[in-house]
Amino acid sequence: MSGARSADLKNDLTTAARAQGFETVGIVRPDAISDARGYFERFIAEGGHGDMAWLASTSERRVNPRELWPDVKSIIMLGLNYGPEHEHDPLAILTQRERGAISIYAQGDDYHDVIKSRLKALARWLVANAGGDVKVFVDTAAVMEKPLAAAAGLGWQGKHTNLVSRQHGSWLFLGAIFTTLELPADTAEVDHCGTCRACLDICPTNAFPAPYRLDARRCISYLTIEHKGPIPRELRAPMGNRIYGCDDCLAVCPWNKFAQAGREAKLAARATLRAPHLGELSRLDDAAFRALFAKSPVKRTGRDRFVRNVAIAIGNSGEPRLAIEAERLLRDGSPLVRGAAVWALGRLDPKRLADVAAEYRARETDVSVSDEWTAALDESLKADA
Ligand code: B12
Ligand code: SF4
Ligand code: SF4
Repeated sequence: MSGARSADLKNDLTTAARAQGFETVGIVRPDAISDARGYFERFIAEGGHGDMAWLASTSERRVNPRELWPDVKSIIMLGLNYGPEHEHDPLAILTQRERGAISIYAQGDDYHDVIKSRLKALARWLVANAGGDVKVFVDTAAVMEKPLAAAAGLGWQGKHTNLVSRQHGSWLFLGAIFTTLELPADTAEVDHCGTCRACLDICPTNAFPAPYRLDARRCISYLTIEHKGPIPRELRAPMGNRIYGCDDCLAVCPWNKFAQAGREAKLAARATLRAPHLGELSRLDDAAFRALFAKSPVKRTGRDRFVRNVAIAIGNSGEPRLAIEAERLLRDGSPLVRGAAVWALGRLDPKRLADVAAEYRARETDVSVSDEWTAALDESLKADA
């Protein structure tokens, strides 16, 4: 393709991307993220991925996009802004202890579905106008979207490891179109974090061993969404009322002051998910969970993991009226929920926990829940001493 033709195509591509709702677009060569290999391998070697075995098992494809698709010549990286409205402070919910905090990205429809259909439409446009073969990806494939987006000039990976843009701050979803076309590559963005460390300092669970490095095992986003077992005891209190994801490190980034509110109506917060009541969420059965979270990313956890998170938030609420909900969850069919309920009731009303222990503890068949009983009763004895 001649220089003039490819420059025209790039302009038209940007216009077509904007028409699909993407605020920012850049092009990168598949071999542009060679630095990511060492960092990624260290992350896996240190176990930072926790139980996300799918990250480790696909590492070669992640660090080298040609392993994923040998024919790829250029990668078009796209960013879609999902910034909250300016009057809506994403951290304000954290003080409403009877309510659950669902992170901003998960309060509307599932972005995977919304973005995938936009990527497909844009890819069809590209094939119709320039030919070539294409594949589209958002989040779930073995693609390192952040380093690719940084190399394509969309922004830089901030100290919280997410992509930050000078124009859109930290609230950008990323997506990729792989193409067999040779398109002119953009230049990488440089790091504008400077001496700032606001995201590192606000993290409630100290999940950053160093700037630019995350230990996912300590991250509330990982714990509430990806982690399948009981939440480690020492991380339960710092979770507060965060029941699905966490926005703290994104929300404090000073570059958000340039961000506009997201324009995509499907991603806008549903009224029911802005500040749901913990008591109501704790009463969701499978069918009610699926109905409430239809088309929402929250459905990913399934009901039991979600109610486990709700039980932890109840334990952190300091609200005696919620003790009755924790007590009801002691009878739940899921050991994951029962274990979290033991902890929650122990925090809210240790005396009541001791009173009902004879009834529930004796008939408990799950080892991890029995361990929760031992730990919670030990703690309440220590508190009495
Ligand atoms: C696994 C994953 C997670 C995991 C791990 C997160 C992580 N930071 O790795 C968990 C479940 C914790 C998670 C949480 C979140 N996620 Co997530 N996640 C992913 C996923 C699927 C893969 C990311 C990955 O490859 N991680 C592996 C690590 C090693 O890669 P990395 O973060 O790029 O690490 C780099 C740095 O550590 C750097 N580095 C390391 N050491 C050093 C040292 C120096 C000196 C330097 C300069 C750099 C450096 O190099 C590494 C390689 O580039 C991507 C989608 C995708 N396919 O890319 C979404 C993705 C990253 N997630 C996303 C989002 C929105 C989130 C949350 C904000 C959701 C929420 N509100 O709860 C949080 C943010 C938490 C955080 N602080 O990162 C978006 C981020 C968009 C953006 N603007 O960046 C993505 C891109 C999905 C999407 N398509 O939009 N996520
Ligand atoms: S998402 Fe929350 S817990 Fe995870 S690193 Fe950011 S501030 Fe820490
Ligand atoms: S909060 Fe500060 S250090 Fe963190 S990503 Fe934003 S600018 Fe960088």
